[in-house]
Amino acid sequence: MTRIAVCPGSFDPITYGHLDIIERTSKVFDKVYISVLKNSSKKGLFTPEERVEMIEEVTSHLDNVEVKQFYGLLVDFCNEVGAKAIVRGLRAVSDFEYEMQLTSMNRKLDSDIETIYMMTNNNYSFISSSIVKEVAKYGGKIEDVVPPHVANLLQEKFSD
Ligand code: COD
Repeated sequence: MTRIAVCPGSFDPITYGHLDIIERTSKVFDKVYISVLKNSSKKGLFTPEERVEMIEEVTSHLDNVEVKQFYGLLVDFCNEVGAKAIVRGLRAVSDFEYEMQLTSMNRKLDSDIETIYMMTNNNYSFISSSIVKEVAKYGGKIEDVVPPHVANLLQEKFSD
């Protein structure tokens, strides 16, 4: 049986925190889909297409990882690609409440799909896409928190 997982998110933009969870997931599952949310309610700095491109670039060393956009419900995407597991990262207690709501709702929608949590790597526990954007906006150093390709794209966005 091929074990397939989905790592869903906004990834606006992808950080070393996200990448760490994706790399660890790719060691545990045969195939990993990174699903990039395209729902219109969450307008981001980068378009869904730009996010997919940058994730593909920074995960190109992972043979069993594929990046896809998704629109609608996460459980529908999981069923489309045959995934029985959703993998999420946990940074701190503050993540817990939202994650519990997400998992409970997804379980109500489809009880066959399990959500698995991976504890953040201590080196990356403080990183979030929002903080990275704020630091980049004001010209702060972001090389330690996002891959070089993403750092360049952030600098380009804020130099406009
Ligand atoms: N260390 C470890 N993990 C991290 C770090 C870090 N520094 N930073 C982020 N992560 C993890 C997050 O915990 C998450 O697991 C993943 O990386 C992605 O993070 P984000 O912030 O990009 O993703 P979110 O939280 O915006 O994703 C939300 C979803 C897209 C999953 C959600 O909105 C969704 O499923 N939407 C579709 C509609 C739906 O199905 N709704 C019903 C269920 S409520």
